[in-house]
Amino acid sequence: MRTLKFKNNDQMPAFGLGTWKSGEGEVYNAVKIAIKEGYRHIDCAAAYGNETEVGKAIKEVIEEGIVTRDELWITSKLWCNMHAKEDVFIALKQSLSDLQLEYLDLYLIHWPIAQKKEIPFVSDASHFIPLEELPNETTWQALEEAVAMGLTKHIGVSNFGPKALQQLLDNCTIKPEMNQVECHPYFQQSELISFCHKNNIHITAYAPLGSGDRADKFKKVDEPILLKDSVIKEIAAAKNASIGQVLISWALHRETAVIPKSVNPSRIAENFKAQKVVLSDEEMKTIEGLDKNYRFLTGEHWVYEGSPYTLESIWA
Ligand code: NDP
Ligand code: 1BO
Repeated sequence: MRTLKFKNNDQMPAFGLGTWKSGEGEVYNAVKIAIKEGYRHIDCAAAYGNETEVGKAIKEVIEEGIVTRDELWITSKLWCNMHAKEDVFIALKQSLSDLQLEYLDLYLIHWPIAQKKEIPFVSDASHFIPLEELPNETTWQALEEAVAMGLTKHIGVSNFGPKALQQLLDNCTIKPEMNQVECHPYFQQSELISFCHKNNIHITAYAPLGSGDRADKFKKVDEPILLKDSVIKEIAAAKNASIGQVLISWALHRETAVIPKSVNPSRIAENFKAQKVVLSDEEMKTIEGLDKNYRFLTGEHWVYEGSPYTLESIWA
């Protein structure tokens, strides 16, 4: 199993299970099946609303002796309405309690966006807090304290562009060790990856299969379908693999972590086997040519007239 090495020599399994949109009654089975299949990395978030079920599954596989806690890598994320310093500890302790864990392996700031505490899901410009009032650096100080308190081993960010990262790097004691961002052949993020790697920040690729089960509000009607790409299909056919497996293998070959979501037992197994799919330099080069700079998660759901956040400021 490929791993990403952290400064203290901890190793994160580069392949993991995504859990966004994994519904009630689905995610418990998905996590149990995945861990039995050999998955050792589960990507979670408070905002996914399913950490209690994930926690139940983790507790049971540990009790059944299938895995020990220290063999697992569990990531969770701080939602945008809990960016105030004192709220970070409340949110992190809630995730730990829901996941039935003593500590997380990695805790991420989910978005570089702050919202009012009483409004977990915004629907109006007035629901935001401008970063001038509650900067990411303030939130980060609480994450640093969480490391000192033993609540999480590593800390990082998600959906941060180079400008937001640089500002954090210039104003932190513990440097961020991870940036979790959208990444797949249609949105390869080569510049951001190179910026992150230069600064010893690992990348986790989200939406590696094109995130086809997003709600309509997150979708465009004419968006391309990554899982039907004819070039990837040809590469997959040549090595008796599925398109999904080639997409996952591609992310692993680029030294990024990758967290495909599935609640379907056969696709959970299929995705795990992607780790065995080897791509040649030529195939990697061919896939490099597919970049369309196309985001599936455009961030438009964050944009409201008069809001302190714009698409440009979010991805900067
Ligand atoms: P993915 O790209 O992982 O796609 C998930 C979709 O692909 C589901 O419909 C799933 O269906 C289907 N699928 C899974 N495996 C296969 C396969 N082998 N062949 C065909 N279809 C397949 O999208 P996500 O958006 O879920 O991204 C992955 C994870 O990344 C998330 O679950 C979450 O953990 C994280 N994420 C983080 C974000 C952030 O802001 N930090 C944003 C978005 C995602 P089925 O379940 O039925 O198999
Ligand atoms: C708004 C989408 C968040 C998924 O991680």
